[in-house]
Amino acid sequence: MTKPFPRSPQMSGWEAPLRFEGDLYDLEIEGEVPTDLDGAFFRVAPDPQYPPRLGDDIFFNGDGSVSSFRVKDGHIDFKMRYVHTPRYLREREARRSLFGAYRNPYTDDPSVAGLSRTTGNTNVVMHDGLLWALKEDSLPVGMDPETLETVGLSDFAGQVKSRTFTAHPKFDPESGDMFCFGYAARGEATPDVAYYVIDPSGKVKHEAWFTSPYPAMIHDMALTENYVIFPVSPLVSDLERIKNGGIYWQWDSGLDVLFGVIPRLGGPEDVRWFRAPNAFPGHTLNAFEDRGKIYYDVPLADDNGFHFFPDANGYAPHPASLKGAVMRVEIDPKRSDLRARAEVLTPALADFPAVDDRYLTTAYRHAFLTGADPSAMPNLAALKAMPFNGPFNAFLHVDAHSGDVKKTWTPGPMAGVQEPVFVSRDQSAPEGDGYLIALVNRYDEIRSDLVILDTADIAAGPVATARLPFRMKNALHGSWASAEEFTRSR
Ligand code: V55
Ligand code: FE
Repeated sequence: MTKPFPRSPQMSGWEAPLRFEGDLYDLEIEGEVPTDLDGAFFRVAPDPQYPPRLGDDIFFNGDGSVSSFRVKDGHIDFKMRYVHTPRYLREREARRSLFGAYRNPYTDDPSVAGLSRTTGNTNVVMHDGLLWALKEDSLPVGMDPETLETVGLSDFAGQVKSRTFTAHPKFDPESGDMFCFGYAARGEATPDVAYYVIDPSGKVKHEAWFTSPYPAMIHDMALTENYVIFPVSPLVSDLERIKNGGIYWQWDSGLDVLFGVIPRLGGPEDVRWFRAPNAFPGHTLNAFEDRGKIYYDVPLADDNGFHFFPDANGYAPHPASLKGAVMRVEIDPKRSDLRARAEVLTPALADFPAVDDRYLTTAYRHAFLTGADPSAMPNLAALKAMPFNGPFNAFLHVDAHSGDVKKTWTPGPMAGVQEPVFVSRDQSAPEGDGYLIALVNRYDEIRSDLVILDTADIAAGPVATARLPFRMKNALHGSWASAEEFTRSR
């Protein structure tokens, strides 16, 4: 027997737990699924298996629930499975929550001391033949990309000594090398960062350990031809606070945002920390170099985007009130004052970007993001809950040269959108020519659509819409893998 979940804003309405695993063969489709698409769209959403041990919980602490949309010959087959983490399995056996607050092992049932706390709820990416479920507080969990069966937690055969691993690794389009890191690498609230380069067969080619100026969230990263960038958010951890049962992250409006820069094969002595005024960084669009300077495209908001991680006074702004823009951050690696300059690229607060992965690390032209269309904003108050990406209700196609929003598509007046993935039409297609695949939340129908847009003109609306008969909670992130990539045996 499972007791009811709390009816709190982060656990009800659109974000109420779904808790099921299952398959839906041959989705109902309006329009035509392009027959040149052969692969799978993977995504992961937090979805707590049991009611929270401490009465309520935040969205970020839910168990990872992975879905795959297998697209082939104009058909789409759907699958949804939990990441069967050690934590998921132990709680399933106990039929209740044993783990407590987000990243706070001091609030756990003593019976699970020392067990991995990962939920694998933040991103799913293919590497070395496996689908990896990622959560930045832990090591990755491998899954079979065809069956979504969990293979298990991995430290890459003992090569990765970091206790943590980012949810946003970057892949060099030429070598397939995975550039990745863990922060809090020696344990919760430590300032240690462990940086790795892992080749396509899972071998660690490079490793460097260094410390961040303060123990803060490093959620994403960026890769250029010669450098790796680590954006440090002004969200700070403190071991004493955690031991006292306090919240893991605290927003500090007095801190700069930092950009750690290291050459791809650099050591700890090569790391330099560039600064820009206080801001809340979103997700990496892309980064590249031009005439010795590094350009890093990333959304920056004027205040804390995580209302569940307030400042020392308990204050956090309502997410819909945030202002900001997609910025182009200029870092001159030779600059001695270590200042980074940020200029507006696109004057819209947008996030969850997708770019053409073949152009990662180089100058590029096409970016696709989720943004806000005020003319069709759903009445969020009427939903009686705060969907995680509440203010985002449109897809934007941005020209990354001029910053102009070339095209937008808004699915309607009572809709929300989730992170899109970009799929090129074929390997020889020009940059940005292909498809955008994403989930749309139909708040009025309490149901989701999977949409496929042609990037030649996203404003024309979907070329195909798979009508799901149920609601898909908001995901954090996902990725596309071609059939060739995920049916290859390891
Ligand atoms: C993020 C999400 C997380 C997390 C840390 O979106 C940062 C940022 C879903 O979990 O643990
Ligand atoms: Fe993220």
